[in-house]
Amino acid sequence: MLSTWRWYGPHDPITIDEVAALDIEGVVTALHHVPNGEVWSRAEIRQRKQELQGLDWSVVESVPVHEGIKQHTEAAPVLLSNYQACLRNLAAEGITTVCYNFMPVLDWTRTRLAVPVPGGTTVALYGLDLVAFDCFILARAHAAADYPAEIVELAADHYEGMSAADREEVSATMLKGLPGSEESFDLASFRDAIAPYLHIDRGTFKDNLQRFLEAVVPTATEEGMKLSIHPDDPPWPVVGLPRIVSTADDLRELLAMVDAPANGLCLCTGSLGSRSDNDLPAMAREFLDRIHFVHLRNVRRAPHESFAESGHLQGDVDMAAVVRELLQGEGNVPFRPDHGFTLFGDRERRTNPGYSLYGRMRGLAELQGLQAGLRSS
Ligand code: DNO
Ligand code: MN
Repeated sequence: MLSTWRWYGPHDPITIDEVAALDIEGVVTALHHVPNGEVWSRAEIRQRKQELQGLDWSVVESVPVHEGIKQHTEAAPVLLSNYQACLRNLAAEGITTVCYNFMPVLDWTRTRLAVPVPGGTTVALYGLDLVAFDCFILARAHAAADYPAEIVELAADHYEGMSAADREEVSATMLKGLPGSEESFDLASFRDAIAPYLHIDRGTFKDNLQRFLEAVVPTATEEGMKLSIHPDDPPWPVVGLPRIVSTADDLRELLAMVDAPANGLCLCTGSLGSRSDNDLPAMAREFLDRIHFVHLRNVRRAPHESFAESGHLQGDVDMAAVVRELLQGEGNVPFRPDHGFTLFGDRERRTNPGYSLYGRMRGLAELQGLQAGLRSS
């Protein structure tokens, strides 16, 4: 597998010289400054290539999918043709693997960013935090109906026990947008943003995904590109929003929507692994030839749909078993250590949540060691 490292561009607190000193073969980056929905020009793409100072741009993460496409509004045709133009421009500059996600409104979501665990600060999602946020902070109209009554009761107690600072932390973490997500909200604008989904159920949302794939997979195929969808993180509905890329059944359905090699997956072991009914080694085996990009990360699951990110080799996902499956693949699939602990000087440096230097470096080294061991055994 090809070792890669996510770099957020010139504003990343980790410099490209530091990235170059890591034992990696390519960089994962995106034009975060271009507004969502606009075409990435060849000049802008070239500029980023120059900023990489000779390192290979292995994967684009992400070309974001605009809400107008996800909701299939009247702006969708223009937005889809912009997406196609963006793919063509990337291909023209020699960049052919593109990651994206199809999560409504929110990208990856956590309720706490700095939960101390042995080994380093980490990020966590607490189920009861999330239900408390939904029912009592956001006070979404239909929230209580979405959860079992006993969970709402537990969340009410949990909410009572939260300090003002806890409530503020959960609210801010949910709304401000974690690195890589291109939006951030306050409570009022978030209510507005999720309102259209009152009328978009799972089925309609899947139709919208299919329309997107029907528009972009042929372009990707023509240009010799590989698209890889990042699964939902976490892989279940959040604040009543539909999530449709969460399970093996979802992935099977998605691959069949447009059955072409260019329509592929980003296997994110941490996202999918937050659900105990997702068997990650089995998924790696089943979807092997359509996995174009891999995020290796681990989680420890806890009751009430809670989890905390854990050391790359120390969690509920059997990382060795997953990597063993992935090593059976034909191509040299790019992987990156997805998130890492906050270690040593990472806090002072103010690295992006999850995107530390030392913590991620440790993950990278562990994952490379694991691969070397598996290859030689
Ligand atoms: C989660 C991640 C996220 C990712 C964002 C944007 O598993 O890989 O950190 O960066 O969804 O792509
Ligand atoms: Mn991921």
